Amino acid sequence: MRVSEINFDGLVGPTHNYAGLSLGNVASQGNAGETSKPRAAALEGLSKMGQLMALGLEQGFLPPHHRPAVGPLRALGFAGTDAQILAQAAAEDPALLRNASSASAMWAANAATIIAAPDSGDGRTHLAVANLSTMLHRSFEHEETYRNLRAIFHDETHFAVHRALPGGAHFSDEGAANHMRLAADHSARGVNVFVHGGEARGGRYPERQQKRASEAVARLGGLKAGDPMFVRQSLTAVEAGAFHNDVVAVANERVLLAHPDAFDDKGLFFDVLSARLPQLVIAEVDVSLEAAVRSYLFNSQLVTLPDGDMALILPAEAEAENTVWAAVQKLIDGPSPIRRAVVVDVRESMRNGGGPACLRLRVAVPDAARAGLDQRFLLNERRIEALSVLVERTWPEAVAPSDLLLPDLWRDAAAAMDGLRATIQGF
Ligand code: SUG
Repeated sequence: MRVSEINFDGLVGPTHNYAGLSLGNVASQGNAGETSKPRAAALEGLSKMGQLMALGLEQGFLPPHHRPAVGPLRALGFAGTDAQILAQAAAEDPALLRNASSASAMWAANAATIIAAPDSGDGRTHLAVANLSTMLHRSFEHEETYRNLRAIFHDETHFAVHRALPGGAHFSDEGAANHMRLAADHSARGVNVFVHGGEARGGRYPERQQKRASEAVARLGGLKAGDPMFVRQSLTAVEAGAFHNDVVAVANERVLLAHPDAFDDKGLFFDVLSARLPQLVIAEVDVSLEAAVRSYLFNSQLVTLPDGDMALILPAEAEAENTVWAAVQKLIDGPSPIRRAVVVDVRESMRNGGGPACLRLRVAVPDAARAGLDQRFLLNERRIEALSVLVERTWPEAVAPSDLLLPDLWRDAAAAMDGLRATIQGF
């Protein structure tokens, strides 16, 4: 079967804001209380999608979620019309309302884990929705994610979309951000590497991916015992602010690019992986962990271009960090297949700890499964333009955390989402 990769980027939602909700995420905490720019953020994201398309890559998008999330507030006992529920929550539990207002679904790498068709055993592509149960604001995402993914990947002969894992924080799962598929190429059978946190390691930050959750996702995806690899993230990396594996490592086809301190038991991991995938190329880039977390070098997208070379899609912050940029030049001049560096500006997302790789869910799609996708979520220039016009017209220009408690913003956000629905219907 011939398989190619489609990146689905999360479109930044109209309530994008800096509420400082993610303990252990250095940028989210550092920018808490600042005023965000949702319109600029969404346009940055669309422009990144356009840059990838200009490289000859296929690009899709996932819609933002409806925020504030009234459903969870209703389930938590607030009653009445939507407006009444939000007003009551604003008055009685403003911290809860801020959590229910996050546009965090933009970080599509946390939406689900993808088990590719050549690996899954039943020939289907499996999408296991992440429960994101460690962080309150992110735990509100999985139901809408499930509905969206079911609608987009609707053909059950080709796609299996699994509901988020039950079990709350005992099975905390953060999706593709902690999963790497290594394979000779996208069409070949791959090695699925699941990176997880530790239990009771005494660190100051939450470890957001439980090993048992990864094991459950591997089972749901049809991987047989002995197939998947489970690798523990190093505590040093977590303590430096690597709240997901994709802050310190990225893989594409036969290449693994990682910080030297990304994993525990690295020697064993690399030995086993090399034995299972003889074509494996490991590129370690030795910059300080602080510089890696600040610049999000490893949160680059690593993609295969139509001519077979690989490109790193880096955030502008990586170009601004001297030691990091020097290391990138060295990498590109070196023996790995990575030949190009493409810089994107996703500054608004970066300030919440979300780089280029966080913003996309990559799905390896077999040729035969393409028709089973809702084509309206695949982008072309006309659609990017239509989405950009909509964002220019209806996304709020600026949002301060105090605005989250005001009916004006709730109305504006709802109107923007209505506009989005109409725009997608017209595609
Ligand atoms: O879960 N930030 C996100 C960033 C997710 C990045 N994703 C990956 N690494 N794949 C998070 O910490 C900040 C929200 C706030 O503070 O308002 C936030 O949720």
